[in-house]
Amino acid sequence: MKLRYSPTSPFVRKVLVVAMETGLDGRIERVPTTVVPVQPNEDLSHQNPLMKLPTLLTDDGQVLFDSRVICEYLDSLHSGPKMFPPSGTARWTALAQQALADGILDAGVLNRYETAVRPQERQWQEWSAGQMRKIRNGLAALDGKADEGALGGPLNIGQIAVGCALGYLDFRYAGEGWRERHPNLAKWYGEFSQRKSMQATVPPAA
Ligand SMILES: N[C@@H](CCC(=O)N[C@@H](CS)C(=O)NCC(=O)O)C(=O)O
Repeated sequence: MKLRYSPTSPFVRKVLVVAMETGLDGRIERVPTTVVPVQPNEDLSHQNPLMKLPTLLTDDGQVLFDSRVICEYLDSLHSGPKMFPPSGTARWTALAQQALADGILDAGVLNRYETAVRPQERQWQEWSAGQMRKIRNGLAALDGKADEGALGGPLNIGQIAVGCALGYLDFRYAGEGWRERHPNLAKWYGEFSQRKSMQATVPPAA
């Protein structure tokens, strides 16, 4: 399999963490790829018309995206403990946690494009503030889940997505100080981030 990838993408990180946790990492060739929303990547567009990362090329010629589809595909390839619980409350809880974490990431990535890619004179403060509100609301919700113990139990895609979202905030929003406001989440992440898969996928310093 070939993974169109960037070491700084938190969505790619989700895929890599799932691959490592399920023993599939050695079967994935990483193809470094650059994406910027205002510069079309023609090469990638032949595989993924959205020109986004991650994009996976399977051994049988399929092209899969986005990160949720790729993670679930990888989970279908191994016989160990599943990252996507097969059914029932455990499944919907994990998927909902993934959706919340991915939503925080979407807001974080979009706001980053607004503040770091868009020319300063065209930046829209209110829009940026709206994305930051989603991030902060999302973190508050996750802090409650951590407090209830809902981020515990066997490793699953919800926990992995939350871990990657928090890692992204540390990477791109280091000044946000989320730990002070969300001590339950900070405690949970303090342990989760020690996993070998998380340590091996820390984004490189900017
Ligand atoms: N929902 C997608 C989001 C992927 C995404 O936004 N990736 C960013 C990189 S972190 C990207 O490719 N951005 C390029 C663009 O938006 O044109 C997923 O889960 O894979």
